[in-house]
Amino acid sequence: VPEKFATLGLTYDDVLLLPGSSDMAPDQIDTSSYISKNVRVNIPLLSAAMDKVTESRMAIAMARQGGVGVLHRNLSIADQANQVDLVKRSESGMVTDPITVHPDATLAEADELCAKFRISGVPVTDRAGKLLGIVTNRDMAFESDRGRQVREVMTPMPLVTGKVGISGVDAMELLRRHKIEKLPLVDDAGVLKGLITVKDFVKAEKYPNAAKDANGRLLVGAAVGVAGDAFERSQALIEAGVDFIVVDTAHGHSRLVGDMVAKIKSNASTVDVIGGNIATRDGAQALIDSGVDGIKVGVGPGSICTTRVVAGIGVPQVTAIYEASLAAKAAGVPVIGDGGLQYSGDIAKALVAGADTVMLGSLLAGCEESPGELLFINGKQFKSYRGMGSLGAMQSRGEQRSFSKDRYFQEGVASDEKLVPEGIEGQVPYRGPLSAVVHQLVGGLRQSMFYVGGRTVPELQSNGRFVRITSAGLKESHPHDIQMTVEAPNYSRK
Ligand code: RVP
Repeated sequence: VPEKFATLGLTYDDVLLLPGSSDMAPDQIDTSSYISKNVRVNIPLLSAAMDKVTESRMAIAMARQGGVGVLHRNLSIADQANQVDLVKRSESGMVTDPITVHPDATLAEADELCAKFRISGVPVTDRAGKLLGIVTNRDMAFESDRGRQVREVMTPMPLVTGKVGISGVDAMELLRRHKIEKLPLVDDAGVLKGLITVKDFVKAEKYPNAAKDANGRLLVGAAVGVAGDAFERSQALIEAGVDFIVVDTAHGHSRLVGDMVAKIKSNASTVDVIGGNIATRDGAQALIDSGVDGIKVGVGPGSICTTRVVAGIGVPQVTAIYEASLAAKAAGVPVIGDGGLQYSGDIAKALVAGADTVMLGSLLAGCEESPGELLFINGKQFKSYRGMGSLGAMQSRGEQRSFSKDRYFQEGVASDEKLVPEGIEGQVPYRGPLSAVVHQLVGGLRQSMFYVGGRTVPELQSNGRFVRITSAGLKESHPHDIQMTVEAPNYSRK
């Protein structure tokens, strides 16, 4: 039983990593890690499940870089499931369940499909799934009558097709030999079973580090809550092909969260279920006992979070991660350090404290791929960012219902005026494309691994040691006694 004033809580700015003996070349460094028992990423970064951070566009960009996005849940079940679908279809070795169109559909309808899924052509199938032809931009481009039926303009069978199970090399060879962009895969009965496209091969070369599932599709996670139709939401997301579900609340050490984890787990053996957030060893243990595959740690560290001042609750993040990892490591459950990271150096600190990956909000909210428009203020560029417990995120607007109230266990609050926010709304500097931001973050992490002497994330975790610093030490850490005249891509004074 902890004493009343048991622990001294430390956070990122309270510690530094000790340089250790290092005998590796930088190109030997391996940044891969696990976000949950069965989901592996190539860089240990997740984008936060927040409505100003992760929708399908950010999730696609994160997975291409080797990390993963967690789709926020402040939208309808159908919309969130649709976003999972967009990510899973975005790039893959093979699309196992391709979008198809019926021969009786109009060109206008085919256009709509292509625009929605950003594809340039669609296989045409009958109701039984038999491949009848393919309709591509080239077939449609010169047709002024958009009311015409697909069957009239499609390129009909026989088409060049491949057999299910064809190798990537053989598929590429067929595409090349016949100068075609799409190779439908069919079974012996001629039923469409998959689709391979040139675009996917090109992307695979462009994003060699992408985080993918067993079928070569990009990884994606999605958040659910505990109230109302949260369970139905989880089932719709699983149906859409999500790789892991995060039962995402501000207080994961509560029975509702444990129950929801157990319920989802018992209904779906194929996806991992992550629970959170907690900030103590006991909280981690409670989630482990409910059967989680991953634990998300962080109560109050978020840049937009006011839980620590509104409720007086929280644990400084380095201590929270360390405490949670004591329970998690023993159970073989990976830990996500969620919130509070300001600089790339904080990633390695989180990992050494015991996290396996980290989740980022403010560091990614300013990216090109985050939801929301660019804002111009006094000649500078910003993007808006807000807590999911802010009034703006919890309020319903017109027809638009808010689904994020239950993250703060306030779903029963009678009217929006009665909500007690635990977050704020604001803006962060625009940072350009995610790839550039991730390059700096992972570049910083690789330097940390080199300095500590850890070739892999597990080695970094076991070799890393902290020194505690004072406010004088922190002052010394930052640039000092100089007026900065040039912005560095990975440093700005807060
Ligand atoms: P940060 O990266 O410091 O911006 O923190 C992001 C994290 O903050 C999220 O992943 C989430 O756990 C937490 N959060 C989100 N909304 C709020 C809030 O309104 N209090 N907190």
